Amino acid sequence: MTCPGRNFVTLKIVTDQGLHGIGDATLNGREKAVVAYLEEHVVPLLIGKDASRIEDIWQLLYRGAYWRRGPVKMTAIAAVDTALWDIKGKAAGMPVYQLLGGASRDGVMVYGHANGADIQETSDEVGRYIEMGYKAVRAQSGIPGVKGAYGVGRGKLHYEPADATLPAETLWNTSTYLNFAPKLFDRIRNEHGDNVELLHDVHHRLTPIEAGRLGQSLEPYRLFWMEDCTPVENQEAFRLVRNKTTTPLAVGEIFSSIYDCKDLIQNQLIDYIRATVVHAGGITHLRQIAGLAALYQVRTGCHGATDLSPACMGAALHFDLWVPNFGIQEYMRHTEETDEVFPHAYSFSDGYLHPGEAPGIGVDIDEELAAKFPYNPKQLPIARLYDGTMWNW
Ligand code: CS2
Ligand code: MG
Repeated sequence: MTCPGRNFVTLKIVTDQGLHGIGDATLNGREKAVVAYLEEHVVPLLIGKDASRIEDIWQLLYRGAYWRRGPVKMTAIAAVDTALWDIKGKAAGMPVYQLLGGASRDGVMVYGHANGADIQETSDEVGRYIEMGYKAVRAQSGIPGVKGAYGVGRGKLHYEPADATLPAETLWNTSTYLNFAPKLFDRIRNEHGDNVELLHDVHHRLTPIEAGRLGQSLEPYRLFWMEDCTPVENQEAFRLVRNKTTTPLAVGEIFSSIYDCKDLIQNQLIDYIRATVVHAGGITHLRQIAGLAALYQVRTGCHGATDLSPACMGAALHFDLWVPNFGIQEYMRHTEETDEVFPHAYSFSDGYLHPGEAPGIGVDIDEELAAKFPYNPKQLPIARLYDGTMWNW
């Protein structure tokens, strides 16, 4: 565990041939649950195993656990899986994207995060991202009358929601938000024109019918996607949203397995699947999700917030460069300290990331430096309605 600006859990696997691989095991705000699962229940099973048998080890950890799935276990499995792909790449002398089948594109289109206290500040931030070369930008704004709207940080490039030892309380008002959101995107389209892809994250706040209304009201601004418009425990709820709007729908950053999204995909209720390496069982499982999605023209849009470490980002970029049905990759820049603790081969240029040509995932951990940033417990905020009722953050 290390905290170079925020907490990360990293698993390192070492082989008797002298190779090592790393994998991200970070579950934001629940870090120690994954550490305990790894230490108590996973690491003892790995000692002495053949590191080349990625699939068999995945099955051992998944089927062999009896208590299947769930974010803690799937994150632990993902860490092992990523580290083993890293080792296989190093053993072969190839970057992981080559092992998967080679590049399907020259670079991975990413979207950055523009956020501001109000409409003008957010629109100005969108402009700043366009100047940095981004082809796609997610826009989130403070909302007058809503205390602590999602996505608006104190910092700009390094917005971090998990910033308190006990969950910070934010407030939510759906009517105010529904009236506000079209005004935000009207200003952004007017000021920045049609040549930028715009995205927006609703962060699970609306009921299905409210999500349908929002999608309709944003249609004139041609969003690339509207994300997590309603909680997804009930996958069927998306049929209602779908029937109301042509705004593309993205879901899945909190999914840990193919079973969380199979109905959404098979019924063509979403356009983008946001599951990523660290929370969805690693490269081995994510490629099954993408394979199912490809049958239904659902494209990938991997989660890439800063609570996913560079080890996840590196692995995701190899996956993105290869996956036939790629859509977009989220890219929230890490702090300089984080980048130093995790030296990496991936690089950003003109709106695209490339994983680089280093063997494996192309990301390592500087353990000496990591030790200088001790674990610092933090939790994500919670949200309440103005009458005190608990809501979805
Ligand atoms: C978000 C995340 O990136 C996103 O789309 O929804 O910021 C999310 O809130 C965090 O990853 C939670 O840990
Ligand atoms: Mg999100």
